[in-house]
Amino acid sequence: MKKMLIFLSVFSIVFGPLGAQHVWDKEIIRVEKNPEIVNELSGMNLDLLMEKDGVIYIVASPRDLIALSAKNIPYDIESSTFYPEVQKDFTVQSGVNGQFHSYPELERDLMGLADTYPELAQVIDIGDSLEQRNIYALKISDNVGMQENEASVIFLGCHHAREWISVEVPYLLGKYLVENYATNTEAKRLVDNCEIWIVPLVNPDGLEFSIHFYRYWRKNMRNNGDGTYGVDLNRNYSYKWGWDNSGSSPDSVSEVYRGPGPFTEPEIQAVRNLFNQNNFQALVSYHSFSQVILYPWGYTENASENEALLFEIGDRMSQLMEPVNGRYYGAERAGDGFYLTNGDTTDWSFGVYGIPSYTIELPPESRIKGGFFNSESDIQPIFNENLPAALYLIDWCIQTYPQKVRASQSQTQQKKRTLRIK
Ligand code: 0X9
Ligand code: CA
Ligand code: CA
Ligand code: ZN
Repeated sequence: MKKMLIFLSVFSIVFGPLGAQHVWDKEIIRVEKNPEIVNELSGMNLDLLMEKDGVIYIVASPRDLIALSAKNIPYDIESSTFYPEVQKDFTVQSGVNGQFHSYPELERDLMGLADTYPELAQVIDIGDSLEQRNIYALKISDNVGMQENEASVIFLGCHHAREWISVEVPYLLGKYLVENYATNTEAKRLVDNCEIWIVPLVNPDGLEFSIHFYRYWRKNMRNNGDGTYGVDLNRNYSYKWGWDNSGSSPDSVSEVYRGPGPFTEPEIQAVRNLFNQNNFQALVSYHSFSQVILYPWGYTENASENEALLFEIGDRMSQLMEPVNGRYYGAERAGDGFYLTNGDTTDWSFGVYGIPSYTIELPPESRIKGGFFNSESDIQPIFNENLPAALYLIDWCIQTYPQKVRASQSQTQQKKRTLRIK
């Protein structure tokens, strides 16, 4: 049945309804970055890839190209120019997705971790995607079957289908913690004192579509009912949802379509429900690419009242990462530039729960260096450099977990879990 559903949704994208855009008609274009152009672009809801050396790169649909021409904004099509350079760094991939996880491969490997380390790791189905795939959380802690009076933290991956590396980093974090528990005292201390929740694949339908049909797919697979598909899951959270039309789009064809309302998408409801059952103290959501650590706010250029702390933690993570492979990330406020977003994960977790929240945009730093295409041989190095930042954040949660909360929580922790345990 699942196969059938997938087939049907793909079928309708490819063959109709009339007027639907073919997602693969899109081009990578470059436009010069100057104040007038930035001003013009800000209202256009474009799928901005990156900016580098005074150039802005955009994934543009035919419609976007017409709109740019109408505004007399000059652009160059770059799709083919960069392709050979991007390819030459690649190792041969084993299968369509090589060593990157597909949904079934991730399911198998998560279950494998829980089977091998049953006292430390549990796989929990926190909800279903639109196409009925499971959204999996890997919970890691001592006495993992109990909700204990401990610190807790959450790591998310793959809100955006094409950002394959963002599945690997949180998955490998979970694997690292359980595999090193017995031999590494620091890993043991963190696992013993914290409930670590990892949701490596928030958007399973989108990832499968990106692997098997269209590599650049970003959104989920929502049939918007008007010939367009997909809601941008990183625009569907409730905090300042739809604040303006430059940080997200009301237009269903847009790559940053925010959906018809906050939390309309089941994948995002699953994340919200998990927050309702845990007192997370910090969040990381992995994305790619740009190689940067972003913190709230994203919906406004203004700093929050916690700017100093948010920067300090982000900057510390960046400093811990750089020595590993020499890659510099840097911590920046997300909205501090022309790239505003609203309805994103970190504005919500920070705005509603007040917890330090980070979007980590994984390498590469630019499209020229690969964009969404990470070499298989770079998966492990990218994880290695992200590991000390993740361990630091877990430790930060443990250190700041207030005794008061510990005491009051122990009375309420008996509450019945409604999560389905696999
Ligand atoms: O636009 C997004 O959702 C994230 N970037 S991505 O290229 N992975 O799509 C960034 C979200 C963080 N917020 C801001 N940059 N404002
Ligand atoms: Ca525990
Ligand atoms: Ca413990
Ligand atoms: Zn992303």
